[in-house]
Amino acid sequence: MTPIKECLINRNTKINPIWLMRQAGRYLPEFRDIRKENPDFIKLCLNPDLSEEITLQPIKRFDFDAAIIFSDILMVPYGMGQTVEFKKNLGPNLGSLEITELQKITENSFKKNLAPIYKLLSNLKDSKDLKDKDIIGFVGAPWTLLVYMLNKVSPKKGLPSDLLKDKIFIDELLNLLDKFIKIHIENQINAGATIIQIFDSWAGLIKKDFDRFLYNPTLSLVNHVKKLGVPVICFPRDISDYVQFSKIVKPSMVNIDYNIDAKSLVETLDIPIQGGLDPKFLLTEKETLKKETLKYLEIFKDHPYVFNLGHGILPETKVEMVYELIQIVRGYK
Ligand code: 1CP
Repeated sequence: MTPIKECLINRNTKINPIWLMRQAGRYLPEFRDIRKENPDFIKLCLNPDLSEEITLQPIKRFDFDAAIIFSDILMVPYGMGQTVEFKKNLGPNLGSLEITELQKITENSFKKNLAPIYKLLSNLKDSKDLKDKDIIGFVGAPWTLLVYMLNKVSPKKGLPSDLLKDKIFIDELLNLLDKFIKIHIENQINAGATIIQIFDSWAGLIKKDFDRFLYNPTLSLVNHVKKLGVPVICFPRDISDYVQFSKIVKPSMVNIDYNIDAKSLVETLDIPIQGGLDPKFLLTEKETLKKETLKYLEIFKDHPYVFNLGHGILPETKVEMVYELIQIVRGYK
């Protein structure tokens, strides 16, 4: 059994497997070298040879316990026919959205648009570098994808107040997202993903209608993954009530963000937990990093816990600090 499954399924509290959100990416010089030669990010995600190489870069360097495929949550809107571009230093930029156009997309054309991702997974399945490691496939949660598809750019500067005003349109879009995200999950599992993580990076922006935007859509995906026999990790970033979320949605494991009081959570939450450390601590000194990392290891010492961050690793992180972090986690007894 892989270390993460040992923790997740057997609830072994003696090991703390480790991988990092966004581990395959911009903080790695070897990724930046490839990126320089490949200015079109979507094309890079659809190049199975290069995306395999990028997926394996952090594994070769750090021997993490899981690989997460090099891809993006916005590949689902792309597969549904919305244009997606990444402009330098501006982040994602999505094209116009016509519900009548989206309704014409068939399962077959969606699958064809994303076929290189499934090819990447089947290549990884045979990789000797991933023996005894999990291969994490992923999707964005319906809410987070809805936000990008409607807002067209990152919601980090906030959302317009009328974004959700057309109720019929929004519900139809949520329906389509449920359908295509499930297809994407199923195809990833069939191609070799051994765990699925659902990123709801903007869940913290939901202020009302939690059933409609958070609980119901996520529960629907979680049940789908469970039916396919694979563990599912949820990351509803910045929500206020992880206990309520876990009770309703029942993921195999929940990834916490860095604003959560881990100590009080561990007393009330029975399911395996992942993550928590603020990625900014990787930008400080080794002493501070050690102190903050040990806090999480101590809090979760009698709880099934997979070490990870409270959000993605920052591009300005020094590789040396990642080695340090791994040494602290693996050296903890
Ligand atoms: O190891 C890995 O995690 C790499 C694979 C990966 C994953 C899991 C990438 C590559 N993106 C993602 C998930 C993802 N993408 C999320 C959820 C996780 C999170 O909250 O961080 C989100 C919100 C996105 C959307 C996205 N794609 C952003 C964020 C924009 C915003 O709103 O602030 C960005 C910058 C991207 C592009 C992207 N995706 C991945 C990489 C390496 C990059 C950078 C591309 C580049 O400019 O070089």
